[in-house]
Amino acid sequence: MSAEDGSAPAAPFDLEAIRREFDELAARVPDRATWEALRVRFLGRKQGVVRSALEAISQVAPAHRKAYGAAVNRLKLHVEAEVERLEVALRAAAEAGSRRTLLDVTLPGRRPRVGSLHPVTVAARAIEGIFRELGYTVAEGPEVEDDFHNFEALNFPPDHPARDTQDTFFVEGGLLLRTHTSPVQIRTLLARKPPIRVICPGRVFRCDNDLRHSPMFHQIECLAVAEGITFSDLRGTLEAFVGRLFAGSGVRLRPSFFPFTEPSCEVDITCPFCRGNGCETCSGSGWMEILGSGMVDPRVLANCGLDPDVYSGFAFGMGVDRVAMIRYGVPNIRSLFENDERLLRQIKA
Ligand code: 2U9
Repeated sequence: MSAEDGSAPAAPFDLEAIRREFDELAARVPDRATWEALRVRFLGRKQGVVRSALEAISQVAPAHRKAYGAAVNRLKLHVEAEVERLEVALRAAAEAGSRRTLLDVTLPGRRPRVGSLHPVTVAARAIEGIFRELGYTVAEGPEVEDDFHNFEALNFPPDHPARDTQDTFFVEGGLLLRTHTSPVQIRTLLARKPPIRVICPGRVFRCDNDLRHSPMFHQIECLAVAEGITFSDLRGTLEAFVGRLFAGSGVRLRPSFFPFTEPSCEVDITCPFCRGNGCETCSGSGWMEILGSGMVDPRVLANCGLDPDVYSGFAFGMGVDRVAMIRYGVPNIRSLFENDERLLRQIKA
């Protein structure tokens, strides 16, 4: 049959029927193989139905060619769009499926890594908790201080070695990094009227760096000032505090000297590891040095505008890092500040 032949058809293919058949098959494409078969059947280059319908245009009577060509093109666009849509849908389903197979719900769950408080923080909180129970409040102050609050008010003589640049970090403007938290107590005495019961936790700084000393460490100092406070109050408070912090440990006082207390004493506790029998940690002595203490020097009270004939008080100070080292058996102070997770995980603070 030729196009010029008077018997040429208006449409050699029933395009409506092709479209219906395609739509029916396209509605049921469960997998890639079915999709591929559908694509080849309708869009295949050699014997694809749409291609064949296109090529058959030469058989269409000239008067109907335009309409037939337009109808085949509509069919072709419809089939191509639908085949592409089906492919995208199949790929999405395959990806979702592979995600589903990656999740094995029978495996044991992964434990989330949980952080913990630093041993020095735990020790500081334990100490603060004991003093809160004893009726003390917590006071804080600046880390950059002046000479008056850090030294002069505390009765340090002008030529005291602590005022030397070898011992103290000086900063611009004649200021310094506080070498103890005592300036916080000075500020408290200047700002408030006795009775005063405070503890002052915080970071302090000294030019020291070896296995037992770090240029920055943590202190907690305690101050009680009121009328009629005696050395017995100091001893009783020390025993109550130490007995709670190191379950049942006793205290021993040894005479000492500090510019800001008179009399002054070093405080030892019965070794918490051997209960005072003598072990390697306490070098066989049964005792461990833990803090320094004393009655507030009358000149310090006077420097803060308080009459030493009316008021008296006691004070003591301790290194929190040392407390943490004793409690958790850490031999080297610097290892507390190296942020080595292996050490921090081992310590069940
Ligand atoms: C005021 C009056 C007195 C605080 C005191 C000590 C003794 C002491 C050291 C222990 C280890 C510091 O961390 S350490 O190196 N501290 O021995 N501190 S009495 O006395 C004060 C503080 C403030 C107004």
